[in-house]
Amino acid sequence: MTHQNYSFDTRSIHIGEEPEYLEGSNNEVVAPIVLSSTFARKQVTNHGRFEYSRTSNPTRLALEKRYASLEQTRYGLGLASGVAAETLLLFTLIKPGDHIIGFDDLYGGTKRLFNLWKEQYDLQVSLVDATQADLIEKAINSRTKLVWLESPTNPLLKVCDIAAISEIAHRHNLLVIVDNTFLSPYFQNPSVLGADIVCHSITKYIGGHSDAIGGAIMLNDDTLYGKLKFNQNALGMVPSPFDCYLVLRGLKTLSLRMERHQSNAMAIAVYLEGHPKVERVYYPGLESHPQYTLNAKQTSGFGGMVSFEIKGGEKEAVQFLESLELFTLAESLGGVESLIEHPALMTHSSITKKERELAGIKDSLIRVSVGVEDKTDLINDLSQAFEKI
Ligand code: P1T
Repeated sequence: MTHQNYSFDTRSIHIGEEPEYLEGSNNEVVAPIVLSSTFARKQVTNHGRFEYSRTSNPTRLALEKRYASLEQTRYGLGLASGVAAETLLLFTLIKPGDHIIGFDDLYGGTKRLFNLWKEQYDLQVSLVDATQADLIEKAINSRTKLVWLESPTNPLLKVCDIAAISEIAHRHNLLVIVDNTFLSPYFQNPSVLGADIVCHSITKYIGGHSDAIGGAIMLNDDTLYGKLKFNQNALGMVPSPFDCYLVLRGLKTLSLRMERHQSNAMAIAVYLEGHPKVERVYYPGLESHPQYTLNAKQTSGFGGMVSFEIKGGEKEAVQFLESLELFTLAESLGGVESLIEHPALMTHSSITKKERELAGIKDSLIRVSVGVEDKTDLINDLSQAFEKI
């Protein structure tokens, strides 16, 4: 029996963990955490299904099957972190002197990685406002290799037309990579919209409990999958079996969690939009969001991330953040607990102030990862913190 044809909710529980398909199965209902770093063989020149856990591992393989199934791709790769997934992609796809086009509002760590590649390998990077698909076409030159997108972006929740950009890119023989961390495969499948490669920080919604760092790459192309798999083994960017187990476990509630993240986020976005101390709210589920209609067209939801500008500047933002009692002041996102942070001083401090200003990240900007707690408790906490400023 295979569960591949079932709906998303069913696949997120079963794929990779069907007892009869587990490697060395004793009909376990839960994939065992296989800690062995190496696997015995009978013949010197022949190994069995597994050889060495950097190359492949049964717990990781169960997870990789699920990744592919949830993003509706042929292949999935599990990596040690979201940044490890990005590093593997750059290493595999980029030659010195190549040019890439990125959304101007990407995660700060992704831009930092691009900056490293600029220094080490003369990578040329054009960051453009991909909400206007024609700006992507204008940025293409003879050295361009790929387009790198997030939708919605981190932290300004800008949305781009993945299908339109993929069509433009493919006309010019470019690859399209979409970092789908913010919506998770529950709300959006970029490969179905035309993207060639999907990547994730598993650390976020897919793991869902702020207890495992991980990354993933999902794709359909056989040759590219072979290269990525070879390079991953050569470079050693693998997750531990225990982290793979935590993610397999976390994924079983992805759909339940995403629905609750979203309904709480919508309530908070509406509350913030009506608050006199708030300048502007960024949430793709609000009709005031500039790409509200586009987002609704290409996704089945808006997610659990909300950003807003507080009236005033850094001083008011810091005072507000340090007055919260239930929200945890911390980097990261996508866990069951609500987190809040100041992008300019925290997640996006690794890029220069000039780069932040170009992207529109102000010192008054606050980013909220809305958890699955009771929404009234969350709104009451925000209210008491607003009163302190
Ligand atoms: O932290 P890591 O698992 O390596 O993932 C990096 C990453 C990649 N892509 C996106 C969209 C991300 O948001 C991240 C990590 N982001 C945070 C830690 C943060 O607080 O925004």
